[in-house]
Amino acid sequence: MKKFGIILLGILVLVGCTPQKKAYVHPEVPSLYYEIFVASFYDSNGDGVGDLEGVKEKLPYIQETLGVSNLWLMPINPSPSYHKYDVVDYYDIDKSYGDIESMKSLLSSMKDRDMTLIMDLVLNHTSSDHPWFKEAVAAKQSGTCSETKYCDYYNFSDSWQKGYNEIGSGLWYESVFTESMPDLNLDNPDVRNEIKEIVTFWFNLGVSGFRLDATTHFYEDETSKNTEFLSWFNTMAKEINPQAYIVGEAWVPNSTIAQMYDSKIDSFFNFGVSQAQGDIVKSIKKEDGQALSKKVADYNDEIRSHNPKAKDAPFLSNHDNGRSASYFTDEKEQKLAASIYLTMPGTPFIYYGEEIGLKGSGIDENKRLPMIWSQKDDKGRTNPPKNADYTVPFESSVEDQLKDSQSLINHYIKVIEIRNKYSQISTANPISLPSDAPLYVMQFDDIIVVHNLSSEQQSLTGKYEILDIISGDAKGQASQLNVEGYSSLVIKHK
Ligand SMILES: [Ca+2]
Ligand SMILES: [Ca+2]
Repeated sequence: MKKFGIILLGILVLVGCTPQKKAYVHPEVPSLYYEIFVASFYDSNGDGVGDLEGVKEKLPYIQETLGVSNLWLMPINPSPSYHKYDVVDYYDIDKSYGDIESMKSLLSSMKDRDMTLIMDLVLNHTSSDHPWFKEAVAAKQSGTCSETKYCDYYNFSDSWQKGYNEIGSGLWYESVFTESMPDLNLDNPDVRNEIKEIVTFWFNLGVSGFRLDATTHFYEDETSKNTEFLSWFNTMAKEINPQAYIVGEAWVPNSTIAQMYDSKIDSFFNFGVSQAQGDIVKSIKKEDGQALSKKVADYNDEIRSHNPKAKDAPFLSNHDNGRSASYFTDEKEQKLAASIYLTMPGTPFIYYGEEIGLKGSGIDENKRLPMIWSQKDDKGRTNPPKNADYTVPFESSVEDQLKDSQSLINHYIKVIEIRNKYSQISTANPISLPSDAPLYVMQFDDIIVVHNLSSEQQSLTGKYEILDIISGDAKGQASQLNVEGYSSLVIKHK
């Protein structure tokens, strides 16, 4: 009876401590990713183009220095363009980056380190140089489509339609992005079988998942058809590899992204919080974190109502956005933004170079400039993309910043260390806690992340123990916690 009483008391205590919402656990999904544009990252053979061997050489930097164990490589398949978002062969590696052997070697080194890699998979369109498209056009023009299956791989028309380009006279094909990127006919079961073979091939090689490009263009802005396709893709991929991680690019308002979580893919990038006009930057400029923390928690609730295992994928900038260092006026703001997105629920993505405040905006090439490893040593340094019209000032390298305890890179390292230390941030259901001050206060099970987005000291009512200070300072008092301006910390209830 006494024993029963103790157990009952224990249960009551446990129930009393548990946040109202059920804990959310999806531990098999990694907590942080690092996005790499291979051409601009590290050149291993001195030809001026970054390559897979270069990524392999920099694994210790990514994992041991930064503390990130998961990579997203932008497209690496053979392609005529510098960015490679128009594939000519889904089963090979672009020559400038290496070959299948260098990919196997990279994956093997990553496996030894317990690191994972997701590939960019471009399924909306191929390159117009892809053999499928060439054969389809030739058959269309010679009236021999009955002899090939490839005419049905794309969407042809006898007349102009929106999003179509003309090839030869009187033959039009869907090519929503540019004429060199013909859209695939994703309704065609043969095309879906091709996709299944491609996915199987890369899983067999050791790839852990995929970043799906341009998911809202699969069927131009038809959310329910895009969701259906993603659902098919997710089921297909996870039948082959149940541990696979799938993240989609849907560059649309968050309300539409939330609906696409019905597909049950793991993640979509959170465009609402990212970029110069996103909620993180706006909140920092307004010096108000409270509305942001509520928005973040509400969004996570919303996406999990569509997919209980949904993992939000926040980021600050990516290869399509101006670099965050180009729109923040000072390093204090850059550090605060890093503290915020790297302690958000889900799986944050760091774009290479954000950790050193790499700059670049305007044309796309400027957003994909060479990583700056060292000022005096040009080993591994890549050439910028050909048409870039902005030159990176080689003034703030990884090497120099690592020596400076106050640098941006050391701030990134600190925040990442804290994220890795508290796995609750990746697995718990986030709860935004109200405060009297404009503070960002987010509870993850037993811990609370606090950011003061203002320059002034702010107070949080209650009794707290400080677990870790990410930046700035804070002092606990009898009934409140005083948080200095621009401070970020992890606390718990006393
Ligand atoms: Ca190279
Ligand atoms: Ca399409």
